[in-house]
Amino acid sequence: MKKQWWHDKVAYQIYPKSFYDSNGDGIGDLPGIISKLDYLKDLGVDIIWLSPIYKSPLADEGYDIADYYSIDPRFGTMEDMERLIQETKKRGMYILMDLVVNHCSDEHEWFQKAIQDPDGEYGNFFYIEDRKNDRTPCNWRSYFGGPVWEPLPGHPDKQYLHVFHKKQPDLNWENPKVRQEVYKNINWWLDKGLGGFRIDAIINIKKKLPFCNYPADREDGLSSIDHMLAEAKGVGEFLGEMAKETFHPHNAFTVGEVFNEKKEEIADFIGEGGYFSTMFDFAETVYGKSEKGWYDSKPYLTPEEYKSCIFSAQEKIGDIGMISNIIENHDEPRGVSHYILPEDLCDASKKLLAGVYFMLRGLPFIYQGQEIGMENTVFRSIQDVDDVSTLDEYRVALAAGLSEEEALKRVSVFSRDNARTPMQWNGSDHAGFTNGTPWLKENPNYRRINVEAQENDEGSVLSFYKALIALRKSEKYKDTAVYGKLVPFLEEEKNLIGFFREGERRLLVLANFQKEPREIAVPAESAEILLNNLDHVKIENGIIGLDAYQFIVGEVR
Ligand code: ISL
Ligand code: CA
Repeated sequence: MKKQWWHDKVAYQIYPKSFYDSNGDGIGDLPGIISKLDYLKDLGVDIIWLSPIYKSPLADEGYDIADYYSIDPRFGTMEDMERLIQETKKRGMYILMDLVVNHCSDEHEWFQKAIQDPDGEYGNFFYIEDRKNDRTPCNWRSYFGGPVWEPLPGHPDKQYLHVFHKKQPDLNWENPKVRQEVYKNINWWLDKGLGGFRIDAIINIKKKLPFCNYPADREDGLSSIDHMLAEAKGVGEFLGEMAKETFHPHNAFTVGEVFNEKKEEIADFIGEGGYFSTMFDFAETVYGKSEKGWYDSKPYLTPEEYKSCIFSAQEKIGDIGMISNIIENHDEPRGVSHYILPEDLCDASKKLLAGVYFMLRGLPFIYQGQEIGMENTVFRSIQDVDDVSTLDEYRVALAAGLSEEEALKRVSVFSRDNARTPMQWNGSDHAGFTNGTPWLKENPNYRRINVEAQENDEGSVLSFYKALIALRKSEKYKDTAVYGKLVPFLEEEKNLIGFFREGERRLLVLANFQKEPREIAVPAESAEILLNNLDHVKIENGIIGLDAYQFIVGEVR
């Protein structure tokens, strides 16, 4: 594999609205982020991905963009953004913005012009179809519920397509003018000194045309978009063109949000000269999700399920490219609340999970608050929920016959709001996130779980993340941690996640993902422990004794 500048980096996702509020309006902002750059530098972060901060009505919290060339005043100004880019550069860090181009906001000028004149130039920027007798061109279900077709405002005889919220009309990528507008915008931002982009929901840009129905998969008579996506051919032509016109000439770093990729497509996506630098592994993210909805999905993964997901993803990717690894993001529950069974949740198991995913081959992304072990929050009632997706899943659960209480309980564990509660900086009111009233209620556990409480504690989750990052960056082990081949070890052993990383050196990663201690015979003459989530470890005659939730990385010879 050809080495790239970003391979040995550590990335961090900021959800700006919930990171740090500098002016007391309850909404996190760019000056707030700037004031925390030293914290991120000290943690060891190199690449920062910002969820959208563009001008937006925030119907989907910024993933509905009304102007790709301006910053929403709630987040700050263009000067703030330029300052953020400069300040990160000064510290040797890079900024990624979110590229949301499957759709824009219905408040974007293009859509407003399309409403004025659906048959004119901007009508063709979207998918607008005639509407007679309330018939829709296809029966796809939008990701946030209900049909993907919505009457075009002011034109009862017309309708437009939105695979997400109705305030997110899909852009018509078949129209070369749309693609040129998108490329122009990307280049404009890259010229400003951006490191690159995280690329949102990108698989959706290619529709299977002409529109057609698929077999209904729920009582609503609609069909999941997955069926259409499985048949849509040719997304690569768009992506290749975009890369050639924008990312490649700028040598930009890009990470794609790609679901449902087929093995034979991986090389095109992230192989040498691929559309993107890297893409996320979502094998474990999608595991256990039911076609019926969240209410029917698996709330937790067992250690065995988690292990099989990560190993199969590693095997699938092999040496084709460098994948990006996560345990959570702004769309998912907190990783420690999803990949650790509730009865196993403690600081040791949080560090274990961190250690396992960090030591996989790939670029590690940390989501804000993950580094202090932030957990899912509690919702006392559906009124506590902000997220459009959770509200939809709640309706789906009720429609399936669940009681209000049961429906809330089932969707709570998946709610995107779990990840969106304010960052917990300290134990003072509102977790030190704001002097005002936070836009979303903080997790009540902030007095216990916060940055300040962990910063000077060597045994904290935060300190363990720092140790993981330091190992990944150490001169001695860097090459192996980044490029070493992953070879599973004792894969059949229940609740044990073990693997070697084999490169210049040979590292052994062992995670005893259970309460019961166990002993492991190590196939090596000697082992030097480099990382340990507990303050002790037993090694005798080639046998390592692992305590409850113990995680170690050792160099073996
Ligand atoms: O396809 C999915 C899972 O198989 C969906 O989860 C979908 O691809 C995903 O939700 C896309 O998410 C991104 O785009 C959305 C936005 O709401 C999310 O926050 C963003 O991460 C629309 O822009
Ligand atoms: Ca603010």
